Amino acid sequence: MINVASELAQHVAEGLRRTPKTLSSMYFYDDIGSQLFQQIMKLPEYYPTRAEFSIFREHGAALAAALSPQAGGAFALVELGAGDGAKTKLLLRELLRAGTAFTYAPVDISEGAMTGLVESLRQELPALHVAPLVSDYATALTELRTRPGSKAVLFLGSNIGNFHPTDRLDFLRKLAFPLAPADRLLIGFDLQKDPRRIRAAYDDAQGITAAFNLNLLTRLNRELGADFDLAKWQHYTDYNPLNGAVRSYLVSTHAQQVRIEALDETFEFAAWEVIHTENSYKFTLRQIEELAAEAGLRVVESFTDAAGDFADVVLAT
Ligand code: AVI
Repeated sequence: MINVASELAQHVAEGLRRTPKTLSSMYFYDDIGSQLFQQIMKLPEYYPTRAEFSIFREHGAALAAALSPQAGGAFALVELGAGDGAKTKLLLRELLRAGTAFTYAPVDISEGAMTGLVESLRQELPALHVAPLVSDYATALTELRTRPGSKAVLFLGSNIGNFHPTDRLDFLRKLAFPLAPADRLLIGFDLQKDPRRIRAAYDDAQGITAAFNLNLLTRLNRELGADFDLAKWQHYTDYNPLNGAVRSYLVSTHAQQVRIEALDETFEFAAWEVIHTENSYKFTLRQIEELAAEAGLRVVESFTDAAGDFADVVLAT
């Protein structure tokens, strides 16, 4: 029996009754979506992961020093949206090497991704103390408020780019709220660059990003008893250099009806009507400083890769 009151069902009902229709990219990350995202990060067109990796490789020791607590006592490195933790492992190694006593608290919405991460950490860094949490960001923010001791919070991979601007500011304010003056926040921002490179990163030649976007419909078929015919949907993406937004859509290639059993509702789609599924904003260093100030934060230090594609920014209240 399908749970009609589920959060996903509620979200889909609201999103598909709206004009234009919209679904949140937060729901991309079921176990298949998380695996597809792992493949995206290795694609030749998808530069952000490699760029951020090179920052962690080049500046690992400086990043560890910038995030380490000034005084002793309990210290946690909390990572929101940890995924496979590949970049973070470089930082974890630096902290362990420096003799810092800390707990690594990865948070991820995907149970499969978390199980893989915890297992790999147990094998690669057996001395590390790990306290994983499978949850969404909202639950993680609540947990942060009650966590004792000093902390550094990581929000890498340009996940910040997936927020709508008003939600982004709200999220940053909520992140800043539980931070003591000595606590630190490290956020990865994808920077504005050649628009063609940005667009290609979201429309790769192998079609993995298309599969990632379309997997959302497969998820609705499976979890909500929907009957989306995937042969009648296409992935489409564009980049607007005026506001730095990549927007991704699912395009209905035919006039069609889709029944969603869990909602006991049928939705009409016109030919070429779209469902907006994702925003991926790109930033300038100046915008990052302005955004930080609006959220009650200040930039302590910025690290960029040699090509200037990506920035990891250390923030404090
Ligand atoms: C997770 N997030 C930062 C990715 C991005 O670049 O916006 C998700 C993604 N969507 C399509 N490709 C990658």
